[in-house]
Amino acid sequence: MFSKILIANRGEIALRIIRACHELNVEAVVVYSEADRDAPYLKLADEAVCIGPASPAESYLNISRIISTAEITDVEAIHPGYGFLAENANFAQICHDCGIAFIGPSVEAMRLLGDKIEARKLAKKAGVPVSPGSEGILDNEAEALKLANKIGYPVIIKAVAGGGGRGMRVAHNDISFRSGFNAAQSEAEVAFGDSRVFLEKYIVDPRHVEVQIMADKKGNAVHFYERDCSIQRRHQKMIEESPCPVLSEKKRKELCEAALRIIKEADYENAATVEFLMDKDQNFYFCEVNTRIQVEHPVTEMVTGHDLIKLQLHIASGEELKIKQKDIKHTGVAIECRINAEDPANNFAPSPGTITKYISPGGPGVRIDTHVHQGYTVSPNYDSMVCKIIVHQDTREEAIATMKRALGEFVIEPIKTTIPACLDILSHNLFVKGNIDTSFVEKSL
Ligand code: MV4
Repeated sequence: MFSKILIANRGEIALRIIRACHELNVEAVVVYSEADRDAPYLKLADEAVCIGPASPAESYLNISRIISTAEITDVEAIHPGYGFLAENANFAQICHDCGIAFIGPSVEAMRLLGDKIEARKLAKKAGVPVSPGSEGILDNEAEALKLANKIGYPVIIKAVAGGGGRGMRVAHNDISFRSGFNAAQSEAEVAFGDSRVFLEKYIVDPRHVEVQIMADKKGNAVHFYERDCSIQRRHQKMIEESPCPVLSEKKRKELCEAALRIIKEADYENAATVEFLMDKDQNFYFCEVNTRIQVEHPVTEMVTGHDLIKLQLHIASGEELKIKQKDIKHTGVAIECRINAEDPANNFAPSPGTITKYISPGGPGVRIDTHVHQGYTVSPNYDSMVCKIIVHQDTREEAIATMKRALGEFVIEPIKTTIPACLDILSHNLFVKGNIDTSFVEKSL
């Protein structure tokens, strides 16, 4: 195991990683921006180093300052958390070039899976279904239009460098295809500096189901079952749960084994999430691989009892996976609600500011992952997530009741939060029945 690592992130995930380090007797160095200088989680770290102003480009995305800090504090590894540099293969490359372990997959795997066409090819090679689409990139509008007609509308135009919903356009006919094709290309150029796009048949109102994987450097890989993340708004997840409430045991096995085949084909190591879209008939299609630990990882930790961050550290330090697939059991139901500093009554407008009153829920079956407390100021510079509530119970019905109870106890004043929106969803009869898909929030909230 490492003796000292650096955490290149902030907020709740920085604190989550500090906690894992301390349980493993690993020293944790955390970097912070001027905007985060008073955050109390910094006191829990063994060292905290200011790396620049509030703006992410000057601090949490500033590779040279992060590497300098790693060199000065003499750490053996860097954990990137999620967001910021977590899926930046160039950053991982620089870490390696400086003799610092990157707690994540290899640079090659990050580059491969970061290219959505290569990832599609890999899935096909692994015998995993993908939505019908283009073999390679489409740079010619006339050719692309021909293919769209061959596939049949609706089709979705996706950026090769995309992911998480950026640089995508849906087209229902030739007219919307022409405008969507050019819009997707220019959007992708602006967002990723890469205008390449490809085509897929559009799956209407799918569920978003993802499989958690962990793989070591020696070729061992296991899955930790699935999460249903269909409750999202504009590609931002709001509620995640495990298991997916409609999946049969047979389908679950198929899905998890398909995810493992992709990971093995990619010669992958460390944590991965394999995303699928599932249609009304429970046909699933590979979507993309997220090469980081995800926000919603606690859902999986609750139902499996495994600490995924500690596993990431064990694997990155070269240890072999000790757990076998047959030892990974799924128990009960876990649900996570993300609490954002946003106003659901005002189109989810950001609601930063100082929290003057903060009373956290607790009690049986409730886990709170947050860096926030009374007196904390939510900065407008970063993601608006202030807290994750995760509940774990024997049944989905009980988990929903516990979540409603916990959300009801939560006091966060005077800023606006998404607590009322989460409560509305949890009370909605379609949600209660598990009859949800990615269009739920847009249509029903
Ligand atoms: C799709 C799709 C329908 N058909 N691909 C959005 C995020 C990125 N991972 C891919 N996404 C989608 N790809 C095909 N062929 C619908 C979406 C999509 C979506 C997926 C997951 C969660 C929420 C979503 C919301 C809108 C669209």
